[in-house]
Amino acid sequence: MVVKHQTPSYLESLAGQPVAVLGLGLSGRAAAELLAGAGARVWAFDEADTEALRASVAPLAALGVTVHLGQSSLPPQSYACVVTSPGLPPTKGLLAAALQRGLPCLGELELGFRACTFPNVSISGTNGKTTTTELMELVLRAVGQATVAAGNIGLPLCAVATQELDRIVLEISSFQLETIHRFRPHLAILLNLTPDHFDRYPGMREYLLAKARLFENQTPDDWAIVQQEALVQLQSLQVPLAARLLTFSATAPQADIYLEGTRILSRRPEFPGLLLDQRDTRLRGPHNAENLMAVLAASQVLGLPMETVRSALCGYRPAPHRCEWVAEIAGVQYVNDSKATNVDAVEKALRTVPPGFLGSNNVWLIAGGKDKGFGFDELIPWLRQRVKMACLIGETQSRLMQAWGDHVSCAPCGTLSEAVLRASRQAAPGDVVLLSPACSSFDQFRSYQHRGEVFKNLVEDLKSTTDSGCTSGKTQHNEPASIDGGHNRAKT
Ligand code: UMA
Repeated sequence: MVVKHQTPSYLESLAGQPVAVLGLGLSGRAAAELLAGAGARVWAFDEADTEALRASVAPLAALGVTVHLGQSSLPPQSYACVVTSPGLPPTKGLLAAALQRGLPCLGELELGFRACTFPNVSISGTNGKTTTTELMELVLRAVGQATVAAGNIGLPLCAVATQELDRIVLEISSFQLETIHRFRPHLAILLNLTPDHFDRYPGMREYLLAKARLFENQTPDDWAIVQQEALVQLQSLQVPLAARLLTFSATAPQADIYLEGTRILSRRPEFPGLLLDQRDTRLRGPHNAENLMAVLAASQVLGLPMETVRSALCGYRPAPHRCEWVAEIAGVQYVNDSKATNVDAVEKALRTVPPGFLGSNNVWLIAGGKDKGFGFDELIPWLRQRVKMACLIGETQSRLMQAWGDHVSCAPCGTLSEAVLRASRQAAPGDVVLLSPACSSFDQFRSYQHRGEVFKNLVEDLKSTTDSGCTSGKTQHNEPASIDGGHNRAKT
């Protein structure tokens, strides 16, 4: 039976009240629409003022929302509440101004939560959130539940909060958690905690504490499904967990759900033994084993029929830009991992891509982009083990040269197209050209998706040039496949 949480009348209480919405990207627009629909008097603000933004906020005027663009201070008016977008830092600009005035501020996630009548499965962690959110949505749909994946995955909760759903699957970022008050997941999954977003947080402690808020409002009626290593990190900060706990890990032997080779096993008395063999899925690497473990644990806790769950997981195809195999040209594999915007994600990609002949270094790593403030040294052991050359691009090019130059060959390439060209000219059969930037994309691209698409187009161009007779000995593959597909081909 689906347990529904109490319907709060918070939205109705805002009817006729003045409300401010800060930031008019996806979250702010969805919040403004929800609030206007509930009869609130909405003023919406954004610090930017561009043609594109004007076009995207135009429909809000028809709903009676008053929009102010290019505005970094709040007019001295009083508001019943201020709803903020995750991208706005609390330390400067619009949100800082609202906080300084003591206005009641809440995030778009919190507003959406207060409008929902259905429970949520919420997934956070540094890496793997999107894959796990997609897997959970797939599984719930397979067992017949009305559900949707929302949150940081790209669909704001406010946009779907009033739909008739059995349950919602939410990808949750640390930014979103900063502005919660009552937000409470019935089932919270924490995947892993590694350095990220140091352009927003002074250090790892502050980042971890923001992530830990996922569990803040849970009660013993709820579940916390936590990676064993992440649990130790939370414990070191004395983060209390009120919910029932279940742990998983691909490497820590004491976890409730653990890995033996490719077999995902449980030592929980309620569901002991083999849960799934990872080889039966299209997901590779220990990080993906953990994504599967989290969903298997959640499915057990929710009492879902496990045969249906397993078959849904085995049918899953990895989404684009996450270690996505793009092509094989002249025996060289091209892999798009544009989603890797931090060091840990790159390490996972380097663990996942096919190894070279007899373990030789075979990766041409394309890295660099917008500086998020963290260091890159942690990758050095992996660069030494796997990388032939790092082709560096973007704002962080010189920082990466400085960090890695003494440990691996580095080529300053500036742009993605130059990097692809450089790698493709020098790569040998059996090598892998891997775009896994360790940085966000906003210095040269609109988003990581945009960066990934540009990479794929560059590879396509390369393939056409090769197909037209410039290079011999190549293999052509039209069907997109998983990394493993590429691996098998490389070996044969
Ligand atoms: N803005 C300001 N002042 C600022 C910063 C931004 O006015 O100081 C304005 C911008 O001009 C822009 C708007 O705010 O018009 C953008 O708001 P936003 O940055 O909150 O972005 P949204 O479009 O609302 O998208 C957000 C998430 N973005 C961020 O957290 C940065 C999206 O996650 C999420 O998919 C979406 O809500 C729906 O929930 C993206 C992301 O990069 C994918 N997330 C980070 C990550 O995954 O690492 C956390």
